[in-house]
Amino acid sequence: MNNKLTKTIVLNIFLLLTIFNVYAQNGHELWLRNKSSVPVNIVCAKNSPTLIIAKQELQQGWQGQPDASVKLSITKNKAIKADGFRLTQNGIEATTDIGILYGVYELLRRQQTAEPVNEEVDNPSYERRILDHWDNLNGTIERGYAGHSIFWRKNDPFTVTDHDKTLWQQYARANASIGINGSVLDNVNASPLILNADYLARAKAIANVLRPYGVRVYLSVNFASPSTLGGLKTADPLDPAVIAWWKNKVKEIYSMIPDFGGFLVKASSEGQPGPQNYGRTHADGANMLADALKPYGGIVMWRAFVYTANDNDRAKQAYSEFMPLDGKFRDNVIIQVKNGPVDFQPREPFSPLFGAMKKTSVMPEFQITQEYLGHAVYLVFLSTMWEECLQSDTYQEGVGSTVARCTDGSIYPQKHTAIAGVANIGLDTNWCGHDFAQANWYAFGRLAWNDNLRSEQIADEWIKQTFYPAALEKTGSPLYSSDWRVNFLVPVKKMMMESREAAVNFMMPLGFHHIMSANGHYGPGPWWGPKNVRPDWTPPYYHQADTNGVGFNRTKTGSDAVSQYHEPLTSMFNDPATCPYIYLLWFHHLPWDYKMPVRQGGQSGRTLWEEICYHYDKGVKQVREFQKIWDKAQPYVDSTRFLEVQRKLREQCMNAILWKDACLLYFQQFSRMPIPYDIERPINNLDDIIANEFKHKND
Ligand code: GCV
Repeated sequence: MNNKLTKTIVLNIFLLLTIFNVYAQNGHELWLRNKSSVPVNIVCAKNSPTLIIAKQELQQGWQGQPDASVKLSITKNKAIKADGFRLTQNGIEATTDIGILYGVYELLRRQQTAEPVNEEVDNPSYERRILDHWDNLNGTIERGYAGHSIFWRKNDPFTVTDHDKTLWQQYARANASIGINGSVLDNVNASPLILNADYLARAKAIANVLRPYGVRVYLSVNFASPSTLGGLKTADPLDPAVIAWWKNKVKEIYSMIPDFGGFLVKASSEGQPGPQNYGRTHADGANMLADALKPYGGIVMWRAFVYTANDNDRAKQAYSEFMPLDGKFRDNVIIQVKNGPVDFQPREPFSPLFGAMKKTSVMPEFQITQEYLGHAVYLVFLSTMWEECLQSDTYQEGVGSTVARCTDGSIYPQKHTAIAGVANIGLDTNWCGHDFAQANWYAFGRLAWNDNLRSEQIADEWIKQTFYPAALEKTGSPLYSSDWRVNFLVPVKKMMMESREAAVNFMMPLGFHHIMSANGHYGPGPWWGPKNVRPDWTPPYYHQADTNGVGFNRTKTGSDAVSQYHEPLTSMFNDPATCPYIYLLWFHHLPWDYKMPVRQGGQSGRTLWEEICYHYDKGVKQVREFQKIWDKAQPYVDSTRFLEVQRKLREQCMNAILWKDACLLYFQQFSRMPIPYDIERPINNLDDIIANEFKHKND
């Protein structure tokens, strides 16, 4: 080979490597990969830690006209709320510094995603947009799949290192870039120790780093703290000594963290202490804490995730317990309600508490960490699930009383509005375990800012910011070349948009719920029901399969959970002919040969059993399709992220097949009907699956 030819080959390889950006990307930069050297002039009359960040971000990320002037102005404008802003053709207006910073991130996002700048006021839907970290003080994370806590650790727990501060700053920046303005630093299964001086000092150090980014800290507290930590004889919320203890504790916290957000409380739930231990109500407990926080502007987020082992349908219990208390809570208490009535299942109807509590502030709680959706293994874009919940019509104040509008202050005059997501963040280099799980952190923030956003837009933004190869921009290619759009953006977005439905299909289609393994809530386990375990923790309680049929009868002839919904939902859910098929087995116990109505998506002539089989099969096929989409995307992704996602999709596919085989073979014992012959035969034996279920630890 002559020298010239060798040189040309080497140069071409180099160019290809540059263009396809195949050098390592470890995912740590999240969606904030944009670095630009286009100069910009920033005009800003004021200075503050937050405004310094705003200016830096503009300087580092500006992609508009070179040398353009951008004016950042703090103005008085009643239309702009505290965190809101208005983008103009030559700058950003806001009433607060943090409003300016949010405006900067929005402007940069628009430049990077090639979206136009509209001169409209942009205010957040919710006042408080919060991440709940289920982080234990020893550094482990309950239902965390991305390594240990970024806040707490077992060894040398109270030294604050530079590395800690850098990580907290990066975390705060990521949150601010999507509008998240609160972090609950510790697990709702709270240790009383969080309130001792050492842990409070560390919380203060965290708060100091988060503050310039507009992120306030909150703490989960253990209701029994006055006795367990404070040495009092009781934690009865009406006891004067207990009231005084909390008042002093709150005073101490505010002396350290002046902008402290407030408390999150899991009380009288799953073994946690609560006011009921002392014969008091949830309102007594929440109001006592609210009174202590009130002088400082703090709030109480009191969780409605309560259920006890009785013969009442678990899906009904939160509503039954909280509805009689409507109107009895202080205005700085917000009842925090999980999206569905049971527990973050792949699909649930919305909790009937949304919209029903008309005289109490209510906030939605979503789960970003994928406890029931394949941990950090499955690629599941959760935005579609949250959108489904937020856009569900409760009908409580007429047509259009969506969950979003019932909680964001549009319908009820809530003093405070809030939304929470259980974080999926840990010490893993890419923060979330799975590169695509970052999209769920991103989506939560975007929906918390605007509860009317559509998932497709969110996916579009996230892909552009996370995967667009910086190298292409540098080589002067037009922004989002049609090749990149057609061969990467469009198929990857399609995969994300279908991913949650695919998971529902291969795990719990047609209204099935809570049929996962007790081993970390990961794989299938519809058979699991040891005698010594309370029934409402076992799958058979939820699927109720026998030779006569399958599903939980929550109609008026059953537990009557349907009556907790407003008409026309009660009637619609009550009748299998009108109940949306996605909730069919949630509300109905039906015979295996029940003929699926055509309007529900079943093909004419299909029985319920056949429909179940086809849904499981479809879920597996969807994941197979995702593998192809991702393999074809290889030229557009750096090798590290490509290989990692490819490996995880393989694992997801194996697990999808396991789910399908396990559920079809298990339920077939009751249906006694054949698996339709055009469906791939199971490749796993049920007895082997059951025998292997607990072989690996899945927490
Ligand atoms: C933090 C489910 C989870 C628990 C979690 C609980 C809750 O039961 O499995 O790990 O506890 O929900 O939301 O409080």
